[in-house]
Amino acid sequence: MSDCSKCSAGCGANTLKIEKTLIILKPDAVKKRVVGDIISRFEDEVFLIEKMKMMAIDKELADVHYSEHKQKPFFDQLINYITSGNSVVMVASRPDAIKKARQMMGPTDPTIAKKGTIRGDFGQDITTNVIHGSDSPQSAEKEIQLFFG
Ligand code: FUP
Repeated sequence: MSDCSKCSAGCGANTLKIEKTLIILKPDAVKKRVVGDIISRFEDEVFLIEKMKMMAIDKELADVHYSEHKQKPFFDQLINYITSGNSVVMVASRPDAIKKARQMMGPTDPTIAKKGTIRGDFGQDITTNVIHGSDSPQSAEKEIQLFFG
């Protein structure tokens, strides 16, 4: 008997283990008025929005969140962009949440992302790319702690 037969949610992940991921709808998502559309996409894929807040990410928080990119040539541009307006930050959960969210987001660079993915539909360029989603269970735990304590 597959795990799916024990659950009526219909996400197809075939595991009952719920995973959490941190999602950031970045300032361009807010400015383009696509926050509602993106949240609906997650709910349609059986994500539960567990926590959500709108906030202006400040430089100090952005520096910590993107610390792995500190030495990269795009770092300053990335920090300027993520601090340029309000973002919507949320914890969303479902089985296999991290992998599923990143599939829905599409690749980092919206210019190569397929239509139907969030970045493919709403992103502009590799910096202005609408959305962040945790890339591993370890990052998810760290990022949820950073943004929600
Ligand atoms: P992702 O996990 O898809 O968000 O991508 P990365 O962790 O590799 O990059 C984090 C952020 O850095 C991206 F969302 C956008 C930015 N970035 C650039 O601005 N230029 C690049 O060449 C690569 C990433």
